[in-house]
Amino acid sequence: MKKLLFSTLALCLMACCKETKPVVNYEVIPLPQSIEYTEQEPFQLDAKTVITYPQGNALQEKNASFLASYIQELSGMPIKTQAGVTNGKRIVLKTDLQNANQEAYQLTVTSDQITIDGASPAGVFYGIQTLRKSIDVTHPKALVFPTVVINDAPRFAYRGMHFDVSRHFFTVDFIKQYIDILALHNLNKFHWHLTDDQGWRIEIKKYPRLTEVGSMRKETLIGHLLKDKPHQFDGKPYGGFYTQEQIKEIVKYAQDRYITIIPEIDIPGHTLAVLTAYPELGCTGKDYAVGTKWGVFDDVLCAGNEASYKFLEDVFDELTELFPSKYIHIGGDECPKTRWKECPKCQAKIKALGLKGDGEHTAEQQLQGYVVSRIEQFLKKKGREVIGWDEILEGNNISQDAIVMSWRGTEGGIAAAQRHNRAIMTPHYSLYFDYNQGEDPSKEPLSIGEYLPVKKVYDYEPIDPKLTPEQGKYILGAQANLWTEYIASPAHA
Ligand code: TNX
Repeated sequence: MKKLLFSTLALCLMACCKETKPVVNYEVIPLPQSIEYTEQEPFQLDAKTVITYPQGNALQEKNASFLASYIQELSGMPIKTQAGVTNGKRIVLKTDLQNANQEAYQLTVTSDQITIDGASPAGVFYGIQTLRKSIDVTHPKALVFPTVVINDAPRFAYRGMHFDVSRHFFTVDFIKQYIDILALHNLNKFHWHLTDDQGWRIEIKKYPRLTEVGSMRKETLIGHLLKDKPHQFDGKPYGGFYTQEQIKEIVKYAQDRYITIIPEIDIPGHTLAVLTAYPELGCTGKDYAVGTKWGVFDDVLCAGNEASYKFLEDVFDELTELFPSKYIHIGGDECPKTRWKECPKCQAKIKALGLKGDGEHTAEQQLQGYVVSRIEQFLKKKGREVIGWDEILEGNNISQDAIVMSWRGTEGGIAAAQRHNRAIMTPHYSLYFDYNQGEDPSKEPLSIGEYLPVKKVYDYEPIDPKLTPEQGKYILGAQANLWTEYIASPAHA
């Protein structure tokens, strides 16, 4: 990842020196695996250039029009796309590349032709992104491409970015823009955090109160949760949610860009919005209100009430109809056990299940493992796999198929890989984009607080040296997270 930083520096240097030729620079982010220049006259892209794709191939046709639209956006030049072969100046899209990595591509530039050959249409799409990024936005009209052979393939199958739309809500249009930014960076997973204490954001037909009641909060905290006390609120009702039609539209939009959306319904903690809508699903059954400030709340879904499981199964039934993703995120983070310890129903459940705690783990922690496993089994029957935040390791009783998202550091991911569970690395101190980017907090916007410079992000190595090569295979990849307690607008996001 260090190489990336140098390439960024190189780009800056080129810009500073006002170098004019060639301004196309293949050292983009992420940096391709190999870039080999060849000694020929460069390829000059002009209005006569035609993008061709194999006849009758709808995906490649879409790829061709993406490329045409990027070139138009950057240079203002309309470029034709065409099925089949053509003579003259052309950009050829094809999928003849033999590579076990289906996301691999080869980008070849000769004097009269650019070829993007992918191991699959997704590979071609990444080649298109590399070509697009190689155009210097400060000289968008100088479309002179040095001749080159680029071979590239992603190291990890899971390349994710997360977005929290509960703490603050973002429009369909902005979600599409966000997805565009993911595509630009060759990311292929969008982890969509759709529910939390401060708002439920997805229409569920069987439970209309989730959005009627659970998507609205009375008001929002002003200032910082820990630093600005006593707490003050803005007095303005706040809400928003996505209809199922909008969700389908966004899923399709992402799919077109080779991005899988992994929806997250965060349970059993972070569920104040659910309890406000359906108080009978909480341990105490009353006095809930959708969160108006941030943090972790004691009121969580009652794990002793069968109605909670029925509720979850119904919700996940509708969710899986909307999201084709193999992976479904079920949260599992920050679930205090305060209520469960006092709740007769939860205690009865613990007894019925014979959970006794094992010295290291309390019976309530094991109950959390039970909730996770039960939902996991339910989703498994539908052919889906679960991802959970690293707290799902808590009761030491999750199944071998659960995927651990390591956020409190790398320990959860390491422990998961060591016990042969798959893991996704998203340690907060390296990959939380809601943290400060600059060192001087007085110059930073209001944020959750820690200092996380870009360099630290680039330097992050997902496979910890503690893991053996065999264990390393359980690391599916990495993801950055954008939590939005203090991020209220698209511009800030
Ligand atoms: C911890 S990361 C949380 C979120 C917060 C975030 C703020 C995780 C699984 N839980 O609820 O928004 O920190 O950085």
